[in-house]
Amino acid sequence: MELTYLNQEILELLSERLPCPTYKRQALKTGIVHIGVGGFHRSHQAYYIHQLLEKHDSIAWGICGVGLREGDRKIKDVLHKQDGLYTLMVQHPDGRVDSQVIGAVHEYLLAVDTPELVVEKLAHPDTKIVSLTITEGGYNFNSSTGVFNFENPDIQHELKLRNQPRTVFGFLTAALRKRRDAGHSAFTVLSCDNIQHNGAMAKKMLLTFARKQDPVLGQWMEENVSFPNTMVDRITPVTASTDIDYLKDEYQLVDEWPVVCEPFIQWVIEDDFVNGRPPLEKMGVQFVPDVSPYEKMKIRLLNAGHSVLGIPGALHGHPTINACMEDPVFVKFMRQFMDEEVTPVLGAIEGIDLEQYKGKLEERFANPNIKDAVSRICSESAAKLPKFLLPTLQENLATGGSIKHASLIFAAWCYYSDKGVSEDGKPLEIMDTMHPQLQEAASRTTEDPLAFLQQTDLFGKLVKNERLTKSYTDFIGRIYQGTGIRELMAELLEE
Ligand code: CS2
Repeated sequence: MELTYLNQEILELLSERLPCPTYKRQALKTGIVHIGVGGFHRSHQAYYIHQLLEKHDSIAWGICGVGLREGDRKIKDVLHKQDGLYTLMVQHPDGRVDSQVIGAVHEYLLAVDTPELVVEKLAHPDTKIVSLTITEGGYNFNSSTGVFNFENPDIQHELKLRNQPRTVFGFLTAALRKRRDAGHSAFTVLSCDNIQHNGAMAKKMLLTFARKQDPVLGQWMEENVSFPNTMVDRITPVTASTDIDYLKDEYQLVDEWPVVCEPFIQWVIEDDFVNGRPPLEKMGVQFVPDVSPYEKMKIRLLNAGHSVLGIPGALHGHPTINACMEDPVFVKFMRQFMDEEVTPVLGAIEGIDLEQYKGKLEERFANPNIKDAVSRICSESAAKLPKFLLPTLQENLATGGSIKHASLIFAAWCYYSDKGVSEDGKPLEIMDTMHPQLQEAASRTTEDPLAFLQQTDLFGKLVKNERLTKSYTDFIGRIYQGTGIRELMAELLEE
């Protein structure tokens, strides 16, 4: 059979081979503008909206994707070529793959090309929600102080030239100014990043910026925009060329950028929308008055659990999270970290059986068909670890709880940043905006074992805590003397 290129025109033909959107995509209005369309947005929020459009008459809730960076050009090109369509491939542990074409993203704008169109779209009265996956690092604050970074040259530029936005803060503020001046309602800002209190964080950062740029507008925004907190969850590895080949072989379909994900999906949202919202509860989304316990549980167990496997995994030479889960030392180490260091600081969470939750995480991480590369997990660790792991360590320091797993991970991260190769001699694929700083600090470890911990922008005053520095330097000593990370993990399990 001839190969079919994914686009709107071939949907009818293609629907004989795999499920395709049946709703009228041409009739969709943009109710949601989403900033930061990556794999995760496409496997999670866009999937929920797609389901809603399939099952209910909800044409008001189409999604316009927006990319803010030059690096988003590839997704723009692919989505434009494919009319916003892409295939979602759900990988079950038994090898089954459920593929379907998702149609919820019906427009895409690249801000570096057409900034004025982005502002217009955000300011359009049909736009009711602006959702964000701009990553943990995208909120522009100092990790240890939490203070907004006004030194960022793009922010400086936006403070001077209001009509030339570059960052998410500049764009949202410019659009909200237009909405206010035109007498339209504001929109809801829906953060979908893995940050505890992500809505409150988005609010604090956006309002800090807006007040500085235009105090009167800042006040209007405070009164008119809402920022619900959310907990989002679906493991979505980086798409591999084998995934693209699979669709060609199986369905004779050419999709240049499909998305692969696990079967599990969860979204918990605080029901605080200033300008309406889609009835996502019909799709299984949970609306709750307070999302804090859920987000804390997810970030401290799942996201931190990932890093607790990923950093030593990369050093030891395990390529993926599921490979780590085939190694009994890694499995036990992670579970012990969850049981002894995280569970005590989480306390009881109403309606949640934590034992069951942790068991389910082990199952999800072990899914052999997800093949989530440790390089993805370790990417941007400088933005992730202060959010995922550090708070647990700090709370245990305060209560006298166990800190050994976390201190070993920080020592391993130092060695990882310093050496740049795995223990089996292969170069590590390190993707971290802060890598030059991390490597510089780590490279001084042999002269000063605490050099890495002295990065106050990441660790605050942690280096002053003697219990931590003792545990950390013991591990540093052993690692730098050549003891393998897996051996250290195994020893720790014996204690
Ligand atoms: C991962 C997350 O980036 C990471 O380190 O832990 O991307 C994780 O897969 C998602 O949050 C799952 O919901």
